[in-house]
Amino acid sequence: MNIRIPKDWALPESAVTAESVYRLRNRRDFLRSLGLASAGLLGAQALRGATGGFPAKENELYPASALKPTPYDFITSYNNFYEFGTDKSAPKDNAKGWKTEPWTVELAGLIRKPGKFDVNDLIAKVGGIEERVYRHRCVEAWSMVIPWDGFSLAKLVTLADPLPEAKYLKLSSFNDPKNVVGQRTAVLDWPYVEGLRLDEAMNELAFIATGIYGQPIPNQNGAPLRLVTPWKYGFKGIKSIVKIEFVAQQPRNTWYVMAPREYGFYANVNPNVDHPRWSQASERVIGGSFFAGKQATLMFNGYEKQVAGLYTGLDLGRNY
Ligand SMILES: Nc1nc2c(c(=O)[nH]1)N[C@H]1C(S)=C(S)[C@@H](COP(=O)(O)O)O[C@H]1N2
Ligand SMILES: [Mo]
Repeated sequence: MNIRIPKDWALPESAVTAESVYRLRNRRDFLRSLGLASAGLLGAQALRGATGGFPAKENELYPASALKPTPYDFITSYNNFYEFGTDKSAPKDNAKGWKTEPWTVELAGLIRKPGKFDVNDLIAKVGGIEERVYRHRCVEAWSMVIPWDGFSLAKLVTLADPLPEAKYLKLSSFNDPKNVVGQRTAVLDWPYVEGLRLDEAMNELAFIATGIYGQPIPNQNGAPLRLVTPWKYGFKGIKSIVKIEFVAQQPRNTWYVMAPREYGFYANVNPNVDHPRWSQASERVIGGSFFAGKQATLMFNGYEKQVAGLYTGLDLGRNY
């Protein structure tokens, strides 16, 4: 995860602003606004739209009125998804046409209700989806605001019914080198793995996203379902999950394995703890005006009220 200064101002400007897209609740108008009027273009996404519970109801605790969402084009064309290449612009092209329907998620390990679930059945089992607008802060010191659709991770944990010995979640992405170009290189250990403490997973903020801007989540953003933990650096937000295992020991997450001195298990956003190679005190706002420059990074990415209690007594400098 080397830091370059990407020319994000050179990205194609969206024909529509975040604001105007956000207000378009009608599916056909929305698609037309994105130039996706032909349902065929959407493929699996369109299919999932029929079953994935859209449109979702806004969660009033995390409304669009509180944070200005980044335009759709930036969220879906400036991505970290190393399975599909290491350039920010690569996943959008390389993940096009990759099959994410049907999709099965396995719940396993120290739980009373293990099983394999079709993603659409899972969405129905947890009671459908809602919409939340969250900050997104990458460890590389850039940020966005993303209107996610999905469900709280706590609902999935409740469904799994963990045994008392379960202390952590170990989440895994797919392994599909035949169809996924980046997995034919050893740029990371595949499959991508992440972890959370069980109490972090039960926190109200922890979210499983299945959509963005009221539409099924595009492949490059982690279709058909990915983790969102907005108080943590973006790399915790594992994409295209196939397995969630409940375990007793802290899992070794992919970026920790790659560079243990640079990327830890906790990865809580913290302006006071610098990355060994750069400051974390401020962040570049993607899709903002070129002249707007940087903004200050907030403790726990602005979610201190919801999560600070999880870390009392923990040395956040050592547990980075
Ligand atoms: N499977 C997988 N998940 C992943 C990554 C990845 O390379 N592979 N990159 C992570 C990083 S570093 C970030 S910042 C976010 C980016 O999510 P976005 O592209 O939807 O903004 O996804 C995270 N999840
Ligand atoms: Mo990231």
